Amino acid sequence: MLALLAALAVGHLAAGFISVSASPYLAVGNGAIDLTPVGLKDYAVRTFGTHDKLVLLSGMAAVLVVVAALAGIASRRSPWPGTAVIALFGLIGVVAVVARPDLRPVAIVAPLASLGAGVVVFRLLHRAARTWDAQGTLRRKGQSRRSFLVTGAGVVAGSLAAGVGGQLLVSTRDAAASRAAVGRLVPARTAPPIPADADFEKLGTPPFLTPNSKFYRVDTALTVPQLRTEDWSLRVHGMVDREKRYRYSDIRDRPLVERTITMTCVSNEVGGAYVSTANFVGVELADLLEEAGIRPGAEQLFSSSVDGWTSGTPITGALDRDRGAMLALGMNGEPLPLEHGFPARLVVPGLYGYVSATKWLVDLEVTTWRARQAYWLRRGWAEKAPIKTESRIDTPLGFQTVPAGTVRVAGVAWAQHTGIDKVEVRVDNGPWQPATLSTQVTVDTWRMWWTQLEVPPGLHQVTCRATDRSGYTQTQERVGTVPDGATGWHTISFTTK
Ligand SMILES: Nc1nc2c(c(=O)[nH]1)N[C@H]1C(S)=C(S)[C@@H](COP(=O)(O)O)O[C@H]1N2
Ligand SMILES: [Mo]
Repeated sequence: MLALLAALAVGHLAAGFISVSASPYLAVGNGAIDLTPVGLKDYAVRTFGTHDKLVLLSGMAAVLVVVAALAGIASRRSPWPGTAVIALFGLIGVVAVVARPDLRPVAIVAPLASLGAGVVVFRLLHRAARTWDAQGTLRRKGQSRRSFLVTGAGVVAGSLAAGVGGQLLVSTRDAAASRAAVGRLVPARTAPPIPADADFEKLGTPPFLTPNSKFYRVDTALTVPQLRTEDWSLRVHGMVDREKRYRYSDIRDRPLVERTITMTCVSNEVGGAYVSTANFVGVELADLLEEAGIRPGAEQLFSSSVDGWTSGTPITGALDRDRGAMLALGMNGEPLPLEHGFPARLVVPGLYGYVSATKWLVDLEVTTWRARQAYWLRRGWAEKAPIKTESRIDTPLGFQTVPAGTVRVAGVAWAQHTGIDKVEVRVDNGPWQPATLSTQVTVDTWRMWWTQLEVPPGLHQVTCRATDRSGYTQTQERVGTVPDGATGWHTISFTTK
């Protein structure tokens, strides 16, 4: 176990000189995420939410500790079982780093250093332990025991120093300073101000704009990609007349637009929290695509993140000025937070995030559906994924106890790019009753609702359903999130006393 600790720490230190994602432990974790079957990943996102990554890292640690302990026991006589196990771990690290799309070839140094350190430290400790075991007399035994403990303590101290050193190096290389240097992104065209009655926060709905710290986060990145504006560029290529490359200043010096948009994740369960609203600042995606000149026959805008994640958006949706797809640099008055795609991401109103909202964006390829398949498409999710009309109850909370009599029910509904027309609520199996809607900000944003109902004492259920501007009322039929988004009515149970 000590040899393993040393291996991971040395790997992290070496990664400090290269890139945090070359750290073998993190590279293996990232590889595991990409290889996880879709059902298991969906389960993890649903069960652990934003903690899914912490759960993965802890699970890996538990497996490593158990296997290392067993290998140690198996090495009582001969050093070879332990050597083999630590070398095998090392090789897994090498493979994981080599497979990362965002690393230069030099990155292999980190897992190799890790492998070497693991084997050398294990042999060293093994020899010390064997001497302790083999010494005959009591006095000599005490001496060799002490020498083993000293070696062990040295390994722990050295590992801690290497690990902390690696972490310090990693943080000097991060993008936070670059983000701080961006300053204010002032839009030439601001979004219409949000009216005071756009939400009913005092009555139990979420605030209309989601603060950046509360904005839902969904991605496959175990460590947040560190991309500095000075190193960033965006390539536009494929079925275009002129290939283009933009630097950060090329984008930020253009007249910026601001747009209020509600984003939703396809993994959002009925009643779930993967939906948030922000003021995004950036440029019209259609401007960039038209500058490159889209060739006839183009179907898909295939976008790539610096970490190799990809997404496919219908080219018609990306070009449609009425839809207003953006290359966004800012969010709620700040440059994009690192977790939300700094320095630049896509945002396309009305489409689930996995087919539209590439964070840490570096490449746009105009292509066909046949030629390129994006990350989630290859894992069983749908090619086209417009956001489904949905509604959610936020007040009362599930299983809450409230005073009997007049009960206030409040929540949110969304049908991006179509608009919400009506929300209805019913208690138990009573008649549907219309709720009061907040002022509509745009058809691309959510709408809050609330109502009051007379409820006698007891255990009750309340259900909501929305109707959008196309006349469609949410179906009662419950389907899961795979392959193109959940449906069904949100129902919660509560008690009145
Ligand atoms: N690079 C990258 N971009 C990504 C993803 C990802 O895994 N990697 N996930 C997408 C998904 S599934 C969603 S729902 C949105 C979420 O954006 P947010 O985390 O800013 O809310 O980002 C999209 N962009
Ligand atoms: Mo998503």
